[in-house]
Amino acid sequence: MNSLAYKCAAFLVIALMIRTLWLPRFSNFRGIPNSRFSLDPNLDNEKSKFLEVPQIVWGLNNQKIAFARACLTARMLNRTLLMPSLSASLFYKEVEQLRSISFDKVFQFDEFNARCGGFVRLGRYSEVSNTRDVFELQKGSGRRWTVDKDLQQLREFSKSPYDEYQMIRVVGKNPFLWHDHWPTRDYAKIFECLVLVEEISREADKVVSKIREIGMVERSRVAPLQNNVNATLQTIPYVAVHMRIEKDWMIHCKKLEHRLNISEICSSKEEIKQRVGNIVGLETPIVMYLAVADDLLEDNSILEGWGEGLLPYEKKKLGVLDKYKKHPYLIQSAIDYEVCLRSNVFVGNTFSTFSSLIVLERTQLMMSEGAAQRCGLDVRWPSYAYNLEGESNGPRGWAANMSDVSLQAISYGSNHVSCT
Ligand SMILES: Nc1nc2c(ncn2[C@@H]2O[C@H](COP(=O)(O)OP(=O)(O)OP(=O)(O)O)[C@@H](O)[C@H]2O)c(=O)[nH]1
Ligand SMILES: [Mg+2]
Repeated sequence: MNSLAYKCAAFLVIALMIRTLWLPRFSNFRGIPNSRFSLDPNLDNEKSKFLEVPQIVWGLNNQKIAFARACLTARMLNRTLLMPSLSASLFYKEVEQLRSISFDKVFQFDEFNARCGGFVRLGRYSEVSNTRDVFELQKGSGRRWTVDKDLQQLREFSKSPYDEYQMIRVVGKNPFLWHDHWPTRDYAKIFECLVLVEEISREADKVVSKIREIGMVERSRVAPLQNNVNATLQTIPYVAVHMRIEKDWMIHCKKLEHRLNISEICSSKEEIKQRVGNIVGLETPIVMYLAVADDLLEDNSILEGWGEGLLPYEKKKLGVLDKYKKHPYLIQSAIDYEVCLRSNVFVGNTFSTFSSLIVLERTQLMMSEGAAQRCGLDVRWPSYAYNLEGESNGPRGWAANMSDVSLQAISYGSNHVSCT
């Protein structure tokens, strides 16, 4: 009897040991069934591994950067990124109030994979075959969660035993806003795969046409145009100025100047007007599209005091405010971004991700055309920074440094930009 009891106890101990060793594999799994997952017999995704990330937040361009980091994280873990949700609104302090919007309502899903295939891939939830094979990866936050710790964690999770799970679900507070482990070129590759859905790019087409039509009328007053109207409209140039002067930014930038001991972050509207007016060689009359926050549309002083021949318009004066107002903040920002991107001359602030990503994309466009020179009015897509002084008291010529080892300068802003 004694020996039987002994054997039973030993068996129990062994069983407990096996269970303990086996448990970590499932310890982080909440086991909540997710209705988004479904088993699709047509998809042979048994071998596919996925990464799920939380809703992406903040302004459009910070969201693009965070999205690119999520893609690069998935790449590092040899996984497909499950198409994430973006945020349509700006209430970034109250995350529960953030209205989510699916990635494919803003950017073309298939086009993303067609362009980025072989580098990173976006997947749909319907591709996940085993919804229970999940490991939750808790990302740290705060000052003690350093870049090194973050990188170390990613390296660890790209290996056994974590590489065996079908899905890794990243949890944590805005895990992709902060840590940066990749060179600018990797980010640039991903931005190249982000193509707006047609509905949004058509809205931008309309705004751009309106700007060029006004420019054409103004030009014809000075020198009558003889050619076919449609053929010439595309050739009417315009300047876009991203005036970052809204109240919340002006308060924040003063603090930033103090903290970083830099005096070239905040530019007043007067400084912007003066520097833009000093761009050497700008042919006038020319329409200047002012990309400004909505609360500035009531401030008529932004439309006054520009140099001779510089004709300022914002969305209200252009008569396109209704087109914008139909959409949530994220889409409005995407339209504005597109209008600035396509401008003949762009002027922005180096301490803005909105401006910086426009300059990065314009630099890529020039590189794809093999242009050796990237600044000055002779190049195809010139950009300037009004917060930095350039030649003849004008804004400084600005092109993205594609050999940067990180996206630091673009995501946090820098006063060390040039035309390299
Ligand atoms: N902060 C703020 N900016 C606004 C608002 N409306 C328009 N903007 C403009 O939109 C720009 C931000 O564009 P987003 O596309 O949201 O980019 P972001 O990711 O927030 O990038 P930042 O330019 O670094 O703020 C700002 O630089 C503002 O000039 C607003 O209500 N608040
Ligand atoms: Mg912002």
